[in-house]
Amino acid sequence: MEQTFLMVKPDGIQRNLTGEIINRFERKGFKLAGAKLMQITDELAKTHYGEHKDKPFFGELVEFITSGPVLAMVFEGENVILTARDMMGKTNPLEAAPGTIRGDYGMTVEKNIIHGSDSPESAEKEISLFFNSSEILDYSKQDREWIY
Ligand code: IDP
Repeated sequence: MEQTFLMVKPDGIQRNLTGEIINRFERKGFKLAGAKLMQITDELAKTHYGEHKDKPFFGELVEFITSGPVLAMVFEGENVILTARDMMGKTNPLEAAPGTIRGDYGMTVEKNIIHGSDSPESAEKEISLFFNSSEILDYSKQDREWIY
């Protein structure tokens, strides 16, 4: 089953949106396969956001993502990568549709609450960057036959 990497950013934690965010993905039908509250190091932030290293906002992005705890998560399910991106909404919350996480709770692109992998390649890379294989749990849930 497909897996994606999702992360509640420091603003989401500070604004008490953690439970709400987990709730949305769980209620959709996705299964939580891994989760940990963590303080991202400067090195991890720079690797994670490596594709943006030449952008003018890179410094601020690294500073922000390391400014407080984040909740790193692996969610699993049919087409979870693209569906989770749709549920997050556009990068700029002002352009994100109502009903999406960023559309409902965000105001600025710098503080847009959540990160989610945008492709199978980035999901694989990001999951292995944030989690050891022993931290991703393979277990069955009884709701599966009611979801699929
Ligand atoms: P994504 O998070 O929707 O995948 P990306 O383009 O990969 O968006 O950008 C990564 C993060 O960098 C965004 O979530 C946002 O917080 C930040 N970011 C993107 N564009 C800008 C910008 O123009 N100014 C400041 N921060 C930005």
